[in-house]
Amino acid sequence: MSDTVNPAVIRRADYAAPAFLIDSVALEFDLVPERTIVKSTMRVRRNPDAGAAHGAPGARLELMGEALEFIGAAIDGKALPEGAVRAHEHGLTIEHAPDAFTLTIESACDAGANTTLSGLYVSSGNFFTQCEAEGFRRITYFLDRPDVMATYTVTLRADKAAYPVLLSNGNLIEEGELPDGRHFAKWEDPFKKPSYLFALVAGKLVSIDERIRSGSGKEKLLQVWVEPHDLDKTRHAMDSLIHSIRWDEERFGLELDLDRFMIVAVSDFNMGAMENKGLNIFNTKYVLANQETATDTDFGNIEAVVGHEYFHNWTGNRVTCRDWFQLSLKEGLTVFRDQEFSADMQGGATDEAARAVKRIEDVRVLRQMQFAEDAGPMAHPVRPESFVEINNFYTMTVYEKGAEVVRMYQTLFGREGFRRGMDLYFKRHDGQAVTCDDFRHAMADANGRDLAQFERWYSQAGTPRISVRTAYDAVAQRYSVTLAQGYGDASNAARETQKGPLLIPFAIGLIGRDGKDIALRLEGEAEAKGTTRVIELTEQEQTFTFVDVKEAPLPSLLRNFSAPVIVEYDYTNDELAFLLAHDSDPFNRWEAGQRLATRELLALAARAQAGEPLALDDSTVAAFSRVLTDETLSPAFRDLAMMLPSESYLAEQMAEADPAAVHAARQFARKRLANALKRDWLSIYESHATPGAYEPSPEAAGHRALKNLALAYLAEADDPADAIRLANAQYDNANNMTDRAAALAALLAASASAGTDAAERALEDFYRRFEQEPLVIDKWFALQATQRGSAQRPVIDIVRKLMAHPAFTLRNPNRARSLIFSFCAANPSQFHSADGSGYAFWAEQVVALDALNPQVAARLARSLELWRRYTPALREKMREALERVAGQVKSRDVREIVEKALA
Ligand code: B3K
Ligand code: ZN
Repeated sequence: MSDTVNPAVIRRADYAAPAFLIDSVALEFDLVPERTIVKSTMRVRRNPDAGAAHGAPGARLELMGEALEFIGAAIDGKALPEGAVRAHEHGLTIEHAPDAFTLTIESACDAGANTTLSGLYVSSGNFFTQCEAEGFRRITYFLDRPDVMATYTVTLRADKAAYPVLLSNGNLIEEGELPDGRHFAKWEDPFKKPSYLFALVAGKLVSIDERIRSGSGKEKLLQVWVEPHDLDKTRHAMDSLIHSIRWDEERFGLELDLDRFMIVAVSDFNMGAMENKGLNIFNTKYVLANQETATDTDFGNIEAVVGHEYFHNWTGNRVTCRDWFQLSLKEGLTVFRDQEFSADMQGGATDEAARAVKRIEDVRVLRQMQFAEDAGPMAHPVRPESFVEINNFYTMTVYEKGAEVVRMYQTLFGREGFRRGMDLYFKRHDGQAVTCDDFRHAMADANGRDLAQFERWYSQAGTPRISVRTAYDAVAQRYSVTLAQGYGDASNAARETQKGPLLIPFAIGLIGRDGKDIALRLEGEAEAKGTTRVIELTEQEQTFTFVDVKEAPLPSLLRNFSAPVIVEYDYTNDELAFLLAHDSDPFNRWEAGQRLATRELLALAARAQAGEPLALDDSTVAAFSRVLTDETLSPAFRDLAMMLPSESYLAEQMAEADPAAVHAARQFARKRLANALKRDWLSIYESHATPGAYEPSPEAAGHRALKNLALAYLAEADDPADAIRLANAQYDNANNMTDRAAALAALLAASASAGTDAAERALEDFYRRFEQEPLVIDKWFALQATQRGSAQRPVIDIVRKLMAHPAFTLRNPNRARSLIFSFCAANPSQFHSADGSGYAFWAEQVVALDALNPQVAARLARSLELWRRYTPALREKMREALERVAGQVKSRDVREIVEKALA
């Protein structure tokens, strides 16, 4: 194939409309694991809007295809002779295609041997598909690009005993018996869609069903399909689906457009879930839950992911992406929608403190993961300019930073303004494949604003830094705030994209000595308006002056994290303690504690590096003690406030990351807080028990979270005897997985600090008790992979031993993630062990996974991408491991990651 058809690097600037369009497709499947025959009949026509180069008469039609066996093709019923059609590694070339015609293609694929979990594959004996981004071409030859939208009719034929259930997108229009014990089902999707939204499922599955009426009164059938033994774990997913449908009607006026909406769970799946039209396919992890097997976090994640996939029905499916560079058009927007959904479910529209809990959790993820991505070789804008493998760009930047970009429209225009923009977006683009610019223009036009500058949020990579200076003039009673924006020392990948200042909505409040908010009046305004103002920073540097300020205030900056930026301001420790105690903005209350903790922990890490003794100020301990015991705050908030910044976040803040020093510092601080506040922890442990029947409500979950945090801290105390006693009792008596898993984690921590084997009994019991529950066994692996190790008992030894456990397999992504990813990405001090043993293990596993499943291998490969930011000794060992992998891997997926890391 020529490089122009399959270039190594795909660039946004090279986008060209397709030369041909496919208006409708009828697919017929004869499902057999080793050789499934697919017959596709398409209505094809030349695209009137294609560029001249493509539209020339006699142009050839290039269809994409991968890992397919070509059987035959016909145009308007006439078989194509040899020479007129050519099958090759990347697809099918048809010479001299007419202007409009019916194209029939027959091909075969081997689903049974497909370990990539992209295209058609078999899992536990059942058939599933995954097409986004480019898996449809592994099922049949097609114009597998999102700007080619067609209507689909799908006929599935299979052995009835082995595959009693046959599902595809849309509505079931016919089913019946066939000779030889076979049967068929015919599905029709009335909506045009891109090929990445196609799906089929066939096998032995059962469903729970609900019938509901949508807002306009139409009856809808909702189903959650699972393997028979999992039927008792579907209620929460179904409830989450019903809540999602109601929420989208209420908040955005968007109704379910199909008569039937299905969710199917599969245990072998590369990511969380997939929004195929009317037939969402989910990783079992985001469907199955009951109190015995799932934690409160799992319940929350399921609600969020069910919501996310459902919300895609409008943001992604009805309006889709023109090309994959626009991925954030659907992902950033849909993450924003699922975040708002979860916040509304927790706190309603108005309970700001409860909503803040969700906001804090989301910002933690963004800062920990997306900021790190932005600092490394994979840094890219929310709308990337180029890629080698699109699957590598389902990133924190596209998803989470993309969601922050969408959130900023709402921060600028308010909920009503944002809704106006959404309404206009659907009015203009329903049924189309569009771009991020189209969304921005809808927001701008609906709100009468010029948002040209805002485009930079889509085109510039790197995390913006805002440095803040303040000045108070007591005589004039003026307080000025100067904001200056830049990117600091961004990575090369990011720097190349940076062109100019951003439009940054910056929410600010001023706090008086009494701890209360001051009414805000900006210079030039007739009167004060509110106590939080969103000021708009548009230049490199700008000063905003508040008047009538009677005393020197304390600024509360970037309230509710109004933009995805780093704020630099020299608060004193006392000021941070004051904000932690008084800020009316719950997000910034939490933020003050995090700033204080980060500063202290980094100082401790520096001392650990220098071999100096470690010490933590009484005043810092006291500031945390006050939050912990403040009964006016919700338990969920206190849990988050007492959670120290993660080791990886802290390491990221150092000039040269030193995981061992960070670990020593953080452990020291945890121990200090454990010992100093022991009486508080014990009383919190008692007072936040949730006796009686298990309830998954946010309130009950908050109590459990705080109680289990207390247990975790107690396990760090010099004498962990109390913790071991309480954890053993909690383990035995737990009526839910949250408590049982937390007890096991506490026992593992206590045995590490006390050098005992306090966890052995519970570990064994846990395995035996849940042997039949794969998702729980994943937790069993993950808890062991993330445990604290010691020189005598390095975790790498435990992990290697577990790799040989009969329950371990590399083929199941959840299992691989539970052991390998947990160790490589969530246990930094053990993974970055000075002897390089973690890196050697990483290299082995990346190479092994690459041969089975490149997408999963590429994710794992990313755990070394920040190697240049580490201390010299580690850096050298990481580079060696990366080079070893670069020399062995075959897939485009992993190559892109390691080559960018080494470049
Ligand atoms: N759209 C899918 C992700 C597909 C990933 C392909 N590698 C799930 C989601 O974001 O909803
Ligand atoms: Zn999504």
